[in-house]
Amino acid sequence: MDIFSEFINKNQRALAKLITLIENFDRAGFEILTRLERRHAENSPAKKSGAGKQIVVGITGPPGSGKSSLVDRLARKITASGEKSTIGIVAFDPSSPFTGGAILGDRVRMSNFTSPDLFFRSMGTRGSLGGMSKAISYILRIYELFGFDFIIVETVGVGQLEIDVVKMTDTTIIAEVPGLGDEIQAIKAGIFEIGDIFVINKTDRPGVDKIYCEIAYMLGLRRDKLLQDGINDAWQVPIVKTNCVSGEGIDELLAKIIEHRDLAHGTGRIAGNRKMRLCEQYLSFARDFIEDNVMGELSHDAEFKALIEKGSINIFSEDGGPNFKNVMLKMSKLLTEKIKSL
Ligand SMILES: Nc1nc2c(ncn2[C@@H]2O[C@H](COP(=O)(O)OP(=O)(O)OP(=O)(O)O)[C@@H](O)[C@H]2O)c(=O)[nH]1
Ligand SMILES: [Mg+2]
Repeated sequence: MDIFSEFINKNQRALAKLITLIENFDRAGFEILTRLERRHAENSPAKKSGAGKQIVVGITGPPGSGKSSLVDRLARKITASGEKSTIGIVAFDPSSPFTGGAILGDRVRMSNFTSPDLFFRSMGTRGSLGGMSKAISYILRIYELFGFDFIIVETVGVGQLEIDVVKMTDTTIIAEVPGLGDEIQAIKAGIFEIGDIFVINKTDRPGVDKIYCEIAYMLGLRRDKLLQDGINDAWQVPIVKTNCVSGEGIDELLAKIIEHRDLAHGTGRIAGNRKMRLCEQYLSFARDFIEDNVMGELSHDAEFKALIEKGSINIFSEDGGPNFKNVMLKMSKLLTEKIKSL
């Protein structure tokens, strides 16, 4: 299969194959991605940083809060609407490896529902955190290039990875549930500040009013703090109550996502996010290049070793001590040589 041409023809099998190549950090995948980027840049110069009204939505929250159920419900609504919108989903399975193995409920549920307008991908989180967030940033980019209208990523609460992923999205939904204890889980996870939409799911359970008041109170404090800093956010963060069993509240949730999308496109935030994501990928590539080509070689370098033996590098001082400059110059020499040989 010619993945490049099939991908352009919106063949989902080509999309799946490209993702697998990228997940495995296979060179062939990056070559295809580069060609796709080039084509994208040539074909849509005015929209280089993001097409139409695309949106990347992140959904996060404590384990079992109903994130997958919400995504499932949203996906049905989106594809059933008259607008013929398409949707690309990526979800993390907490423990299953990339290749599958014991796939959890997530995939089973989503696969009950297939449609040419919907693509679902599940990823394991066994890889290194850095590797995972890199892979996810590429997958989101591939989804953008494929042209999905809605791109949704479901994360699991694993600290840094969750924060990294949430940073990559345009709209962050935080799903809470009643009765988990006194503290709002997003505060515990350190992500309360970045929620654009709060969801209280499982409203068929007791304790809804209590958690609603807690979130509303915290959002009030958050807004006051922004105002003190002179920021008057045009977006009023909503709290949407949902029940995934009956489907209540899903219409309102989708309406809020669309409202946020329209506002974020209007303010240029989405275009800015796209640029930021591309910039991050570039920097990450550059970091890897330096790591592999300079840091790796440095430890075998006689001149470097001699500099170290001279001592006097002081990691506690701002300028690194008298010899630090020489070490950096040595590194920059190595880097220049590597760049010349590219
Ligand atoms: N009673 C009730 N159960 C729900 C609701 N939404 C989801 N559930 C159930 O809650 C359980 C967990 O739902 P998931 O959608 O898998 O939750 P999740 O947040 O994706 O879970 P992880 O990905 O494992 O963190 C499932 O058994 C769902 O059927 C709801 O509104 N009410
Ligand atoms: Mg899930």
